[in-house]
Amino acid sequence: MRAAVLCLLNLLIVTGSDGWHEMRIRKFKKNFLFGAATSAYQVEGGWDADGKGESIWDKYVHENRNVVADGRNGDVASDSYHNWQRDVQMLRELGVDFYRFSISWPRVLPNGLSNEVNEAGFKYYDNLIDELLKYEIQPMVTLYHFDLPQALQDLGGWANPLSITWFEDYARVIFKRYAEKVKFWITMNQPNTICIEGYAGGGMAPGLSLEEGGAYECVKNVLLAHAKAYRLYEKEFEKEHQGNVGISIAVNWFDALVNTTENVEATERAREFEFGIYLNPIWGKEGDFPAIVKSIVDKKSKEQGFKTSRLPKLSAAEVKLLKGSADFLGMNHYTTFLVEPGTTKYESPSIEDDRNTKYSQGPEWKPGKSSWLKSAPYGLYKACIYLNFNYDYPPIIITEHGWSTGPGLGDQSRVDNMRAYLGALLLAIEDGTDVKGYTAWSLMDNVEWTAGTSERFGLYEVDFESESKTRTARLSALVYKHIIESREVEDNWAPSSLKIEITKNEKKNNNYKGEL
Ligand code: GBH
Repeated sequence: MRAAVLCLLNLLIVTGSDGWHEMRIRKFKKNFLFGAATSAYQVEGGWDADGKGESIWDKYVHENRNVVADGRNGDVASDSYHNWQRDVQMLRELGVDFYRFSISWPRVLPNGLSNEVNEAGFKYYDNLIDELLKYEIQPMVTLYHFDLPQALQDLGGWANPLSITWFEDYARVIFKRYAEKVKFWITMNQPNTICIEGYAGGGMAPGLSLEEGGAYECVKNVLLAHAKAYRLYEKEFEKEHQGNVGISIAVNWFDALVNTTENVEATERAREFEFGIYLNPIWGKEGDFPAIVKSIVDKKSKEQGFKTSRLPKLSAAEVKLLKGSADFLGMNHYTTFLVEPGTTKYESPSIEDDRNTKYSQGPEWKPGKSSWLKSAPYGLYKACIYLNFNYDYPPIIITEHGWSTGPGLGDQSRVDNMRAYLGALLLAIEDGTDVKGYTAWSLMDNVEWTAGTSERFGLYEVDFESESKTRTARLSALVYKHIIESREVEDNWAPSSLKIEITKNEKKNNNYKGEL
């Protein structure tokens, strides 16, 4: 009860109700971790360099020449394959504690399977990781960020239950090589994007529409692959290396458009289909897919004439494997949606038909450059409280939050957005949310999937026209650096120039031993 009253007070602050003046200064604790993120396909380039295999994104953009908005795909991207020293220099300028990046599976295992290892590809990650450690920046490694080896897609990709073993074998190769040096692991980035946007008509690679079951089969396999990798680390690496293994899930916030019974019910469906389906098997009391998701898809499948549900079952052993299979929840949070019943896609069977929700966003919320991105910081606060109450205060690392603009260094809108969301995060922490760290998406401009470089998420601007893909700090980089130093979100602070330098006596959590 007390907790609930405190929450209400902070909700008042976060929604900015007029006349409420809070004098208290909130600070991030000294051991709170700040970082920045990228992903392999989005920054590396070198798409076929030194024996790298083809990924599903390589094939997708090469075969569908118009699929990338401005035509700039990941072939060269920000060329981090050659610019890794400059990338680490930027991280030092910012003064972050960690760098979240992903390993390109086909760069190190060109055909996806563990029989053929590409040493030349590994060399890139060896260099990057050693350079980070040299400056006491912790590597946070994502094993899978959307770029499946095409050779495995040819065998059905994540819709094939064998993918669980392919991933476990891949994870073993990576853990063996880097467990000594890497203490933060993320198995999967956003199963929702992998399976729903990738396998159910969402326009992400491999660009499939397997509404009759393939997309749900993907959800099951991706979750089980994650759990197998977690258990592998737990069994063979944890004792010696003391690292943390988590999974990143898109937990945007979903609120009822107006408070009618129909809308509230639709909102519950939105939450369970959008993130409960991934959270509940790992953090739910009983585990398994959420009851609402099971009953809706089971019932609809029957009506649609299927003999078995389009949502595959998890066996008792699988439920057990998944339950508790994460040391932290990687929360990717960008925006909020307002929910009412209905669908824009009247096909049946389809996942949209199962979910039966229509989304909009507040007309007064500031728009980012991406069509789906509006600023609603109260949503981060509410999402945190929802996670606490429904999943019993899970340890959280915000593994992505960010804002898109056009090109240009004076990104005041990114600064405003970051300050507002970090302010909301401080309130969520005050109200009991166990947040260990925050990751800005993104360290630099990169290939925003099918949006190409038409939407920029970087703290650093990348000049994609230049040969060397020159990086330049934006205003937001300086503001983020100041927040990390001061541990405080100050609305009125401004740098005297856009010059950013490595702060002398870089002092990090440098005796970091892997404890969360
Ligand atoms: C994250 O996901 C990703 O992990 C990261 O790679 C990405 O760069 C970042 O966010 C910013 O988008 O245009 O309406 O069809 C976000 C997943 C996938 C959400 C593409 C928006 C397109 C929606 N994004 N999706 S729409």
